[in-house]
Amino acid sequence: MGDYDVDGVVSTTIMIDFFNLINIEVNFIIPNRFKHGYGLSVKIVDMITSGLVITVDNGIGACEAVNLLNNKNIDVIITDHHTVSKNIPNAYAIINPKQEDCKFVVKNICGAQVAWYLCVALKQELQVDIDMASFFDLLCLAIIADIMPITDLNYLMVKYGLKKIKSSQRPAFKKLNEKMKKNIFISDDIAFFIAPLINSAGRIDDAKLALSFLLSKDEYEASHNLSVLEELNSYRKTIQESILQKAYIKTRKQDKAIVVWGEDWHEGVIGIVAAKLLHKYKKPAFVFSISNGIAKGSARANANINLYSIIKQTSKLLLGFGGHKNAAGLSLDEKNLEEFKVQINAQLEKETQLYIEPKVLGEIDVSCVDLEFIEIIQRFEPYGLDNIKPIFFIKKAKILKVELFGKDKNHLKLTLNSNGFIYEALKFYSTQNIDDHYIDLIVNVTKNEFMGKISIQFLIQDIL
Ligand SMILES: [Mn+2]
Repeated sequence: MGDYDVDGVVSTTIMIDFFNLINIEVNFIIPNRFKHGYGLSVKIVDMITSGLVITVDNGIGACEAVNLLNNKNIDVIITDHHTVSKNIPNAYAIINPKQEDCKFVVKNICGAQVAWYLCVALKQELQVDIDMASFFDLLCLAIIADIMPITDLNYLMVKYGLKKIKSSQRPAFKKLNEKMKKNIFISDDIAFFIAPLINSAGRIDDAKLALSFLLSKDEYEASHNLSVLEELNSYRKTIQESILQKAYIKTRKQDKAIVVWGEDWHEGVIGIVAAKLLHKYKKPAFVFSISNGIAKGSARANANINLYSIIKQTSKLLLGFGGHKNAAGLSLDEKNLEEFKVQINAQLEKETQLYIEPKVLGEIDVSCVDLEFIEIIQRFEPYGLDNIKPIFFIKKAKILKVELFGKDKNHLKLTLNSNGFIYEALKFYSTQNIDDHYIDLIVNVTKNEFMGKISIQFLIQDIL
């Protein structure tokens, strides 16, 4: 029993694949966000009549559902990586590295990794010959999509996984290779291309579609499944943009946290909208969709505050909540929204730092950037949380030209002059108005490969 995001779908894929390999019959359930809501809920329990239930990437808070399954004489094994609260389900077994008495040294692993380790243990116990490294292509998607720190174990798994994607025998990855034409995969390719594609199924329709893609038996099937995902993803972008615009209007800039809501805002995209608001306004963001008097919300933060505990403080107002330090989900009665907003802001009142600015390495001399410099930066891939790709200041660059480019004219291109050196800097998905003569930027540098031609690219992370 999985979840509808990349981590949950990958976890489910790994379990199905593994159990098929050892010839044990397995059925799966991935909840539909709109029909069942999140996790092992009472509605999901109604669908289960016999067997053994194994949860992946969820279940650590499912006390009621586990009791109901126990009443039906169905054992439950919970594998999860979400924060463990005081009450834990009365399950046959619980595997979660965040349990206090769990001796596993790496605490920040994703649900798919927990599931994979269970399979590793089963492999050992059953003494079967299965190449567990063959799952690294899948694992690497989940680790990046679930924003795990790219250090220690995760760093190695992602590093190996990115290579594995390139040589993967899974029809789904073969199709992605064909589509993306990359010589080497980097974590950004997962974060900005593959993960959104896989996520779009659960956000817009049903995560089963993403599971079908990953489990595709041949390239014909993979090709069909991929085109379904592409369509869903493009629809996702459209509704996301429209809700984002509505959320901007409702944002009160003086507040410590952004708390916004709207009637029937598409539930599948409120998490991304919260993330966009967080980065734009540099403070924690809560976005709710109201339907039939119930507000379902998604929260994102990037600060030394713990969302999970902040939300917990308001638990009297809530119908339910769960999540992590920097990402959480919650629900409440519509009539409690105003009070929730007041309480969240009151809690953050004394907080001086609501956002951790990324660490800039220093000012860069743009005329000195060459392919060798970029190769040095590439050597420390994969980048991600806690192993951030180096970013640099460009100060007082003279603006020669401002243009919008792309099919929808939604990317920004600046032609700049720094001490006589003329170059371009790009900002994707930005139509920001710029009418200054000089500009300060934060950029990273990458190599652009287009039709076999390699050039250096300055990508704008922030306009100061
Ligand atoms: Mn997860």
